[in-house]
Amino acid sequence: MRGKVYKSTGSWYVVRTAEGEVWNARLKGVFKLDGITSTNPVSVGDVVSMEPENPDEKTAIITEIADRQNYINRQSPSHKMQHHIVAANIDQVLLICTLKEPKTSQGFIDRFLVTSEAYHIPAILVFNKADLYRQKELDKFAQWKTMYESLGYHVILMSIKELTGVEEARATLAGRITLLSGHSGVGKSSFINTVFPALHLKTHQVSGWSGKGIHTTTFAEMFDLPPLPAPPIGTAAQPTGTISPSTGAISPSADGKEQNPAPAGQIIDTPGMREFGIVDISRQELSGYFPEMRALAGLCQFNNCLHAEEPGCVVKEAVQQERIAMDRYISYRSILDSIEENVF
Ligand SMILES: Nc1nc2c(ncn2[C@@H]2O[C@H](COP(=O)(O)OP(=O)(O)OP(=O)(O)O)[C@@H](O)[C@H]2O)c(=O)[nH]1
Ligand SMILES: [Mg+2]
Ligand SMILES: [Zn+2]
Repeated sequence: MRGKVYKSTGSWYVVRTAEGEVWNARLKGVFKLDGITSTNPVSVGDVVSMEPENPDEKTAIITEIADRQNYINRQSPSHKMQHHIVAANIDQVLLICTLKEPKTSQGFIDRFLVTSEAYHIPAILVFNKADLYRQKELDKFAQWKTMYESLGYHVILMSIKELTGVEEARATLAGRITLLSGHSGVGKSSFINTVFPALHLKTHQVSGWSGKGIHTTTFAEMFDLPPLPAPPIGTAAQPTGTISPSTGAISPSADGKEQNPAPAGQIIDTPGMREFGIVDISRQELSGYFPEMRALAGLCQFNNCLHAEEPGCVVKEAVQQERIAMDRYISYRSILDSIEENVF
């Protein structure tokens, strides 16, 4: 049996098969994946093989984890050397940020973007709670929008409360597997509830985000988005009974009885994170994950230039000439300093 992991609660995994059956599966023995030491060997989005353990209770043992197309990793908050896989086989990440209640820092955003660049996963920045922004925050947003869009990122202003920007954000989800990320209280679960009200996800119920963790999301979980409208007549049908290589979505087997609608996409809700560690990135490769610095690769006087104190550095020159935003350079230097040397 093969299926896709929709939820991981530590030792149990909720797995859905191609036929739409839901099994509670667990691991037996020790799993080593590509030599990665991970605190969670199986993550949401993984495609797994399993053997039924108790078919009546729909419990199963996971026997194999299919190779991952990609995954988003972060450092375990408690053990710096352990990684935590947030989700696997995703098409894009939607980072929900806020300029108020709570405030997302540029450092956090840039760390996140570096990770998404390193894993070749497109990132979209959604600034939520626009209804709370005053002129100061609106100016900051306008500045960041210009800056991040010039780097190639899609930036959206949204208010779930006032339902502005929600359509624009929702439109980015179609047909893709999207990981939602961001600090606790920025509105990740609220966003899913608004896009797909039938799910009734629990959100912070207290006055604003400060109500300490009530109904905070504690485990990552994937949800199927509502089906898309039928494709126009004349478009080629998708092959059935397969796992789509591009989306990883499992299409139901064709038995001639049921239609096989195009996958509408999936969305993964995650618990809020306080910080985003940079893992598996060396100091030397870091600037390659800043698009504006990547464009200048190889032009510095020294070919191993870290764009820090070296002479003849075109990156620093670009910062002085304001072709690279000073704030982005500050993020770069701060991440550079946080990567320990000789680890890799
Ligand atoms: N003013 C305002 N409040 C919002 C908006 N969107 C969400 N909220 C509120 O923000 C609080 C937190 O929302 P959640 O959706 O639970 O946040 P979350 O990102 O899922 O949080 P975690 O699960 O802890 O990571 C709730 O009280 C929401 O009602 C918005 O656009 N404007
Ligand atoms: Mg939540
Ligand atoms: Zn340089």
